Formats: sequence, C-alpha cells, structure tokens
Amino acid sequence: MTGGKKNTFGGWAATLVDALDTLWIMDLKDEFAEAVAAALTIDFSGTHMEQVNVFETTIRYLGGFLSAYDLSGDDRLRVKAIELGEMLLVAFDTPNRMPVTRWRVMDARKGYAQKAHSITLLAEIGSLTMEFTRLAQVTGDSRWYDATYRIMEALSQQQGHTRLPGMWPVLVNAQEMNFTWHDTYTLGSMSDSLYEYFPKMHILLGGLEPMYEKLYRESMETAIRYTMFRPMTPDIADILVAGAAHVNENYMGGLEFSGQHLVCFAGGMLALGGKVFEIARHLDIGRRLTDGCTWTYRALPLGIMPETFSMIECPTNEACDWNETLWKEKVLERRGPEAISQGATADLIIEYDRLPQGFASIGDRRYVLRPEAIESVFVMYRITGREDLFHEAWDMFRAIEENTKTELGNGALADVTRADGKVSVMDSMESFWLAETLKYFYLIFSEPGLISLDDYVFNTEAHPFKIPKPV
Ligand code: DMJ
Repeated sequence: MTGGKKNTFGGWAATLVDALDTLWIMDLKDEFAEAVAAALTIDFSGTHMEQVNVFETTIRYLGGFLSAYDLSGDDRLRVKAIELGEMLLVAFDTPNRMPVTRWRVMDARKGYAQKAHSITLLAEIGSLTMEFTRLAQVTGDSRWYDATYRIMEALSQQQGHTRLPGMWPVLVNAQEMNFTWHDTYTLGSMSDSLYEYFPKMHILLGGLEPMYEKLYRESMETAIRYTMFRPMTPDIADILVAGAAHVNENYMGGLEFSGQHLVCFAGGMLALGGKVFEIARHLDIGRRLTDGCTWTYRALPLGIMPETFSMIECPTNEACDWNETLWKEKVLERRGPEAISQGATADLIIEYDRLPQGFASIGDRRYVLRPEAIESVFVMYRITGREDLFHEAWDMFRAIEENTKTELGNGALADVTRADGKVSVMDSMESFWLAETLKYFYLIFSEPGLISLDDYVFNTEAHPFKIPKPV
C-alpha cells in the first residue's frame, strides 16, 4: 500500500531470497540474475534484531538459496547456503544439542553459553530437517544431517509416550528433551510442518531412512482418528476439517471443532503420503480435507477463507443432514452463558458476525495471502489430474487477485466476511506470497512437467529441492 517495508526475520531481506526460485520458475531470468547478485551481498554474520527465529531463517532463507541453486546450478548460491548453514549450526551448540529456536545471534557470536528452551513450538524444532538434509546432500558434509537427525530420533523415541500417542503436543520442552508434556494436539498451527516433513523426508532420502515412514504412519493414524471432523453443511458436502484435540493430565479431553487456513496443507500431505506409502485411504482423506478448504473458500462472500473459524460437527465422520435449528442452537451455545444472559440470540449473532451457514464463529477474519489451500489443490491436482480442481484453483486465484491487488503488489485482507465492498487491504505482503502462493497458482496452470513431483520435493515454504536419483 505504502511501498514501505517491514524488516523482519533477521532483517536480511527475506522476500528477496524467498522469491528467487519463483523468478526462475516463471522464466524471469534477468530479474533472477539481479536478485541473486543482491542476495549474495547479505551479511548473515550479524543482525540488528535481538532474536532470530531459526525455523523461519531455515525455511525461507536456507530453503530459498538451496532451491535457487538446485534450479539454476549457480554454485554461488550453494556457497551462500553453506555460509548460512554454518551460522545456523551454532544454534545447535547447546549441552544436549537441541537448537535454540528463538536465538540471540549476537550473544552466540560473543561466545556466550546457550541452552535450548524449555518451551518450544513443535514445528519450530521439528521442521529443520529437509533444508539441513539437502544442504548435507549438496555439500557431502553430514554435520547438517546429523544435527537435525538427533531431533527426529528423539521425537521418534517418544512418539508412543505422549498423552495422544502417535502425535506430539504443540509445545515441547527442548531443554530436557521432553516432547510429551503438553495438552494440545493438532496438524495445524505450531505443529504443521513437522508432520508435513515426514513423507517429504522419505522422498528426499529416497526411502533410505525407514524412521520417516513409521513417523508418518503412526502420527497420521492418530491425527485421522482424533483430530478431524466432518462439518454439518447445507449441501451435505463430503468434506473433512482438521481441528485440534485437547488431552489433560488425567488423559481426559475432546476435539475442538475449529478450522484454520494454516492447516489446509494437510490435504496435500496426506495425498502425497498416501501415494508414496501406497495407502489409498490417505488419498481419500486428503481429498476430503482439500475439498473442505475449497468449500470454505466458496462459503465466504469474497470467495476467500478466513484465518480461523469454527463449525458445527456431524455426529460421526459420515454424512449428516443439514439442520438449521441445530446450527442456530450451537451458534448460541458456543457463544457461552454470558452472551445468552445479555440477550444474545442466534439470529443476532449470525447477522452481526456475518456467519455463513454451518459456521459457529469466525475468530480471525483476515486473509494474509497464505498458500496452504492452493498448495493442497496443487498437490491433489498433480496426483489425481482431477479437472474440477483446476477450475477451483482459477476461482480462488481470481477472488484473491481481485480483492488483494494494490498498485504496488498484493496486500493482506482485514476481513473476508465483508461483501459490502468495504474490505480493507492491509499494508502487508508476507514473503510467502511470492515464494508459495503465487508459485503454486503458476504451477497449476503450467504443464505438469514444470517442477515435476517425480523430480522435486517442496519444503514447507514451497522451495523445490531436487530429489537425488540413484546412480
Ligand atoms: C509459511 O511460512 C510456511 O508454509 C509455514 O510452514 C507456515 N506458514 C507460512 C505460510 O502460511
């Protein structure tokens, strides 16, 4: 909107590095050369920021350099990836070799002692493997592979010992290497890419490490059983939504019937896992999850999904009839006794909150240019060739383009429930818009041979890594 900037993620120009491979794929080779020249001047030895997020640095910058190298073969990008990889390895210099995920780089530079955090987000510690493994592959130096392998080994050992065996809670204690203690389990926010990386690591390693298949199979068994639900919809749609399970210290708990844009990657993950491990049921669940996301896009007036929402569940994951009265009862019930005592009625809530049929609430009404829904549509489309997905993608693209376009780029939306033309575009364009969202859209409308899934595997920031072929 303003042509200004936000200097996040270490202040090292995340958008520049995140967008490198998109430039290459879209055949913008002059722009690519210019961007590479600029990216090579980044100085990763210091930062003006107090803390650096190791996960974000890894998926956006390290992933960005590695895929730009894999696509272009420009060795300077490999050397830059090594420079960054050397720096990131210092975050693992702790007594138990678990990384400091929110890292004080300048303290580390002074040689201060450091230890991993007692409260760490699962995704932030568990999704460094693909980038570190690819770096090891292109350098022949196993230090990076070993650093993240240790984390996966520990997760694997504790997989059956959490409150919801098969999965791990969103918060874990890296300092004590206890990955079992917390109460929320989901494929969504704060956990997401850990699960995404299981089938992808299997692919990247050519199946040579059996642990990833076990991690995938056991976690998905649990996730499918305990974290997904079929929502009650007016058109009795055959869809699933991935929510969140809560289990307290007495092993009591329940499922939260929530949905979020972030978890929309799960359909693509299950389709990929189902294909790679030959589990037909996962392909079907992947389809239903992906359709759940496109259904939500269509259910909102702008044709775009909000960040978070909750729905009314069917009693089982089988079809259930639409029941308008039940929907309204649940809308009121979920609002809580205080709202009811203050005179709230279901009709008023639905009108005031602009709730489409089937939705119980919309917690966060923004659309921040996220990719996950189109990511799953892309993967499903490449795997199945289903033509309706192609059209679905086009509708999504048009809705997003129409509503987010600004003079200079595209901006996040403040409220996707507005149909009165008053939707406001925010002064923010995350780097994943160029790295992921636009790339997936572009690839859907290209020939399937462009970045074939037989030759490449995408990291969680949509950076394609070359799958090594046996010699
Ligand atoms: C991206 O940085 C990655 O896809 C990450 O795994 C989750 N969040 C954003 C996109 O929404």
